[in-house]
Amino acid sequence: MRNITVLTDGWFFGRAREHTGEAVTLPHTWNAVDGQDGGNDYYRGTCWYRRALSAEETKGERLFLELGGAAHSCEVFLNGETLCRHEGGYAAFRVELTGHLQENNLLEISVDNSDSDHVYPQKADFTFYGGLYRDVKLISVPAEHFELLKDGTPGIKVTPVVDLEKKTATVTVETWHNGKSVDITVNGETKTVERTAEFVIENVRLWDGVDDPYLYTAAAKLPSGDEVSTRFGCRVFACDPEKGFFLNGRSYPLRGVSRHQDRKGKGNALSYEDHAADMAIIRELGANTLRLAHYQHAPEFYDLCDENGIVVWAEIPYITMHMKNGRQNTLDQMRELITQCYNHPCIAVWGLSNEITAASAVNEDLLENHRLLNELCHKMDPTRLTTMANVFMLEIDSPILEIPDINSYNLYFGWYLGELGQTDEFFDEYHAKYPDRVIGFSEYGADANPAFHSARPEKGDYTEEYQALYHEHMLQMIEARPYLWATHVWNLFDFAADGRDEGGKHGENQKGLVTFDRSLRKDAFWLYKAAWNKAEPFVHLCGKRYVNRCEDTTEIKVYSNQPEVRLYVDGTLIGAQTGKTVFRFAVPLLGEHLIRAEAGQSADTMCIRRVSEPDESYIFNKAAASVTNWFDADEVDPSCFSINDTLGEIRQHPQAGAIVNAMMAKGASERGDVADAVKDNPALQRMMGRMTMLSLLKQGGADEESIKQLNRVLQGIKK
Ligand code: GCB
Repeated sequence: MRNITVLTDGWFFGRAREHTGEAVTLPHTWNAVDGQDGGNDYYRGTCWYRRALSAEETKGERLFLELGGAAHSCEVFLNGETLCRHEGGYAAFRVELTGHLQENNLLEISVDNSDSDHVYPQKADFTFYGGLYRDVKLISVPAEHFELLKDGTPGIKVTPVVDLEKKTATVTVETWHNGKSVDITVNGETKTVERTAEFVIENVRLWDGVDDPYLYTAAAKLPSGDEVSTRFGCRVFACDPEKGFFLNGRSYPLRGVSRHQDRKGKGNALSYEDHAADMAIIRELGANTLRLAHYQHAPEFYDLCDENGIVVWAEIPYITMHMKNGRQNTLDQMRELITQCYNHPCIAVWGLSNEITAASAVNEDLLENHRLLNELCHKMDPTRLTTMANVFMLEIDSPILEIPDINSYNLYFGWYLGELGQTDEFFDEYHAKYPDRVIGFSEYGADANPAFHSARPEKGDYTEEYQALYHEHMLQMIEARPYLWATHVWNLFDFAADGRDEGGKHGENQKGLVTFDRSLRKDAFWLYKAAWNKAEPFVHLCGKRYVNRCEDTTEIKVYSNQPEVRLYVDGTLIGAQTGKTVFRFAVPLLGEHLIRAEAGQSADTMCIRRVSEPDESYIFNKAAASVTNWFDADEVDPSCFSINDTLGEIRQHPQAGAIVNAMMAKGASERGDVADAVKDNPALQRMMGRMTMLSLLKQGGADEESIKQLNRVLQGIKK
């Protein structure tokens, strides 16, 4: 018999070992508030958790403690004695208590999220919450039991190999234990073996993605009564450089989102209900894949993905900056991830790293680290592919791209830098140059604060409308390129990045399709739902929060998964359109109007109102907004250069080129390091060459006067 006790109550918490005074329940993080309020000043240090263990709790022949997640380094003490140290904040680990127990037992756990030169992550765009933020359990087992210590193993490993033609699966079940024999049961058949048994399932029911994620169970029992079991799924994943992803022999384009686990007010200390609520939103969206970024997620979340047929990209937090002392930690985190998650049918690929060349050179040490990770994945799991999420400025001929089985890029053209269409060009160039390589789109997104609105949305304005336009472009870009093996919106939810302060919020990355507290679906959410969710007919009016409009005629945009949309203004039908996903109507604005959209049986309504002055509360960046207004009104002579030309075009002309080069050199000398990185990066230079001068200037924060001045100078030069 195995007894599991979840240690939720009875904990005391504090910064000093002796003064652990505050009563807390687990899961717990100490950064739920200061990790989400901006300033990059959340507490990063050591904290202590203390709890007495009762005689009842410590019963049993062998007793183990399981920590589901201790962020980021941790030491366990029992009655003052150090039992173990663990580094890495996202994998589970266990320690044996047997032999160290006394009559009264005091458990003390120190957890540390301070800077480290070898534990990942250290540099990344999210809050590194500290705490015991997942379940802590006592596991008591008989003397004869399944292995519990090695890398947090479940003690049972299931490898199904499917023959699609014969409709069979050969299922190998391996077990680790200290007994002599084990009974292993799969699909009603039991075999008594030393450790490993093989089963053949005839007429196998496949784990078939969102359509039919069927799960089998493998159970193993020792004569002592100790028992483990795991669910598994029978499926075949494959990737083709031209046709993209295949599930069970049929084309199955992976289209979905990334998820960070944290929530407003809770940080990473989540309940099962929180995880289940996230999954319900993912199903509502109609996504069939998730990138579980940037670290190992909770076991119950991989379970939810198994149950819901969501194909998963799982990864370790080897991110942004390679640390020369961090190699072992990357290998440890990867070994734990694979050991603990191997049985989940949802997982298709192991991600080696994320944007690792963003703040590190591609040198031999970094390449070697990736080769070792790649080999580790293949050795531990020959059934799955490896991948990486590369930063946009990584040259496509970089040797690092040759290491993983398949690749992906994170591209933010149309948000941080560059224009929307550069994404299309990037993939076209890549695919033409490397037609035999599998490529995907691992991140893309734009921040939006649902308080901000504009009739003329543009990059950097943080409006809900720009985010929606951005994603309309990307959706089309993706639909036109079926070779992309997977695409993942960054991000499904807004999340905490305490170092951020932008778009009207402190400490939040607002690229989510849904707000941090999960309460509000931004318009872009409904765009993807219209494209992906075929099961639930709906119609959605965009711009519901954009009530006060200072326009003669306003655009009413509707997202729907239905083929026809009818629009009513104050009860009168003003138009019907057939089409796909996005429907646009021009509506004259006179006063206050009730807008109603209908599609099939579905309807949506909203109120909008004509106002004489723009509603200031809708504008985040007032200076940038005014630049757009004056510039559009100006007359520009197209036979001469202007700030509407791209940097590349201007640079080809000796006189105009010299002027902008001098201006940019001056700007660079004022900005120091960042500018140096730009200067020395050919990919970035090429990309900037494609941007208009106006967009570069606005991005660089140039003021209205210097923009006007440059335009006047350029207008004096004939093309
Ligand atoms: C990235 C990173 C991700 C960031 C994202 C952003 O490329 O991989 O961790 O949050 O960009 O929003 O800037």
